[in-house]
Amino acid sequence: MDERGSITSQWLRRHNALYQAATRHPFILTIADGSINFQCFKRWLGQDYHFVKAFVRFLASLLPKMPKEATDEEMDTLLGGIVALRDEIYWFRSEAMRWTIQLDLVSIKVTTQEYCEFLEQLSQGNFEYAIAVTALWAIEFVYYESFALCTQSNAKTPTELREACERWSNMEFKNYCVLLKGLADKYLEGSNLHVRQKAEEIFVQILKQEIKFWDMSTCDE
Ligand code: HMH
Repeated sequence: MDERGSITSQWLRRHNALYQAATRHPFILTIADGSINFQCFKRWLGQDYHFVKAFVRFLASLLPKMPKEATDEEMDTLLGGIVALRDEIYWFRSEAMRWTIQLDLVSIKVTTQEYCEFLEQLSQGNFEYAIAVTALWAIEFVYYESFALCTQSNAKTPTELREACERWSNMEFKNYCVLLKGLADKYLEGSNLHVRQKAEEIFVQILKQEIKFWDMSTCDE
């Protein structure tokens, strides 16, 4: 199946308004145009650290669901994702120090809590591998698309935030997202209609959660 006609590509077109809202959120646009209030960035940082810790568990929940027939490349992709998250967690901690944020004192906001609970649900055995891998792709892809706006040549991203933006917009991360999209499509194609519909619902919910997460991070202090 050519990439444009793939299931995930169809969904991106079908839910374009939500997808645009998730990947071109004012929070991101203010980073890209240099007008961001650093307080907002700090708020995002503290909440995203909590999110990423829940995300690790979710990613690990995919391993036992991976079908026996999965290719070596597929296993490498998931393991690579886990390794990347270890580095990401380290990065959050050192970045937090740089911004004098004490991560263990950051209280989790309702939006973060709800998103983490959603991930916990998705980690359960009743969500098929096809659904979980689609969710993983959607979660990573939103960040890639968003932060890629901040590293475009015409972006006015403040120097202090360049490294953060690079994390989710570099070539390697982009390739990881492409691989995940391929996996999602492969397993969705092999799924029955019921599973596909459930996966599409989850995809939409993720876009909504991502929008809420940016909303929460935006502040007017
Ligand atoms: C809220 N979505 C959120 N945080 C992240 N770190 C990612 C996606 C991607 O890693």
